[in-house]
Amino acid sequence: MNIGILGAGITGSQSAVSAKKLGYNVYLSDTKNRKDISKSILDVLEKNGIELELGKNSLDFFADCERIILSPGIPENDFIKLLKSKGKEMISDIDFAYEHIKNAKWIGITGTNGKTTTTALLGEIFKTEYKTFIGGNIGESPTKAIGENFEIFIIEMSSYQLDISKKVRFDSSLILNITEDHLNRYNTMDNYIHSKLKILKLTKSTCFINSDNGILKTIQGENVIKFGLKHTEDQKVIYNKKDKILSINGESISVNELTLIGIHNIYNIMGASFLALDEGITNKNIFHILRTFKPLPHRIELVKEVNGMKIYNDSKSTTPDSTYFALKAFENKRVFLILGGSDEKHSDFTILDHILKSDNIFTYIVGKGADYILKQLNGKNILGPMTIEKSIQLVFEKGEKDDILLFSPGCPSFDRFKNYKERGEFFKKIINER
Ligand code: UMA
Repeated sequence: MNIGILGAGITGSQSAVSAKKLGYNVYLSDTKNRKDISKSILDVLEKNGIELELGKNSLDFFADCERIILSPGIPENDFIKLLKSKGKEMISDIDFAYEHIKNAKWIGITGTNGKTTTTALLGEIFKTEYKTFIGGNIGESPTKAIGENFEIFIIEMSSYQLDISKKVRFDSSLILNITEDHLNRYNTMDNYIHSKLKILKLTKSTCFINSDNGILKTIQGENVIKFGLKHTEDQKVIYNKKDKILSINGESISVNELTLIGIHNIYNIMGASFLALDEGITNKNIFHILRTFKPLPHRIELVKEVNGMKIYNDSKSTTPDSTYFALKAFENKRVFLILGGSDEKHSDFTILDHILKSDNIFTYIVGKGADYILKQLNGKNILGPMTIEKSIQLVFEKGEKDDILLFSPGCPSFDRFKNYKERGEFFKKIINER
């Protein structure tokens, strides 16, 4: 049997190796030239005898493949339309894994922000009781787990992966929030919302939805359970904002005991707790992970304390909305915010206008998109354009004990870096050298 694969990244390479082990003849194509593909990936593909087409994607190469696994980063371009018009079936790596893995439960998590943290958190919770695979957008294709007897799959679903998935059925799922993002791929917010909501169709049982989110509050559905800080349809998980206490299945935990900080993380924890309780995970195991979970790097990550000023790396913030929630995590503190990066997402920064006018927030605008951002903000404590290096220097001149330095760009990193991770490492290096 033949199978085609488009893309030689994580998705394509992991799917190719697994398909080969299953006995498929695998044809993998990538527009990148050999020299631009990571050496470790090329080695794996060649060692496993995968047929390769590099430097282009052609119809001829896929002549004998009826089905093609499509990498999520590839948009619906002319070539994909051509393949479809020739009757080729395009599937996601997640669909392929789902078809080849029997007797496991699947849980899907989506949202604009917080889905990686929630996936990692829920994965750790499930690991206390089940053989658990954590994958999807967080970094590993579930195809890697074919033949490995995992009992549960916790999958972070990006809108790109939802777009191309048709077969997978989640036992339960979660939508954390929907805010403006990826408009460069979707053109309109409606298209993006439509992609995110597709998870409802792919869910067999319950989809938990955060109804405090402006877009999600109007969503109805038979299999939907809504939760939020003010009102929750299922009383198993409740948050008492006044006392800052979370109650899970009748047992309480104070926010001071949680390793994840900020109100956005309360939503992430509530969502994860609903999913865990739904599968019968015990309170003891949920609470243990909530008290010990190590926050992921680049997400409001404490880098260092210098003369009492705490410095946080939030390089994962690629939308203004994400920066907004990072700022909310430091309410009542004096915050020096470093904001900016590439402007390719055409994001709306006016949503930050009000909070940045606060007397105790000082903002430094950096990156290629600085002018684009500056045009949308008019607070008196906003400076820029400047480099990241310069902004750090200025903050160190002003910062005092109990202040916060927050690097939360609110933009993609591609103006200067390969990805948000490289940007975060760059920031941490400068800080650690001071
Ligand atoms: N390509 C073609 N033809 C084209 C266009 C592209 O051959 O017409 C090739 C590219 O040269 C590239 C490959 O296709 O080599 C595309 O790969 P990819 O972008 O899908 O990358 P992967 O390495 O497979 O990583 C993907 C996700 N990337 C994207 O969705 C952009 C990873 O999410 C994910 O971790 C991984 O699959 C495993 O599931 C990253 C991401 O940035 C973290 N996601 C976006 C986000 O979080 O905002 C959605």
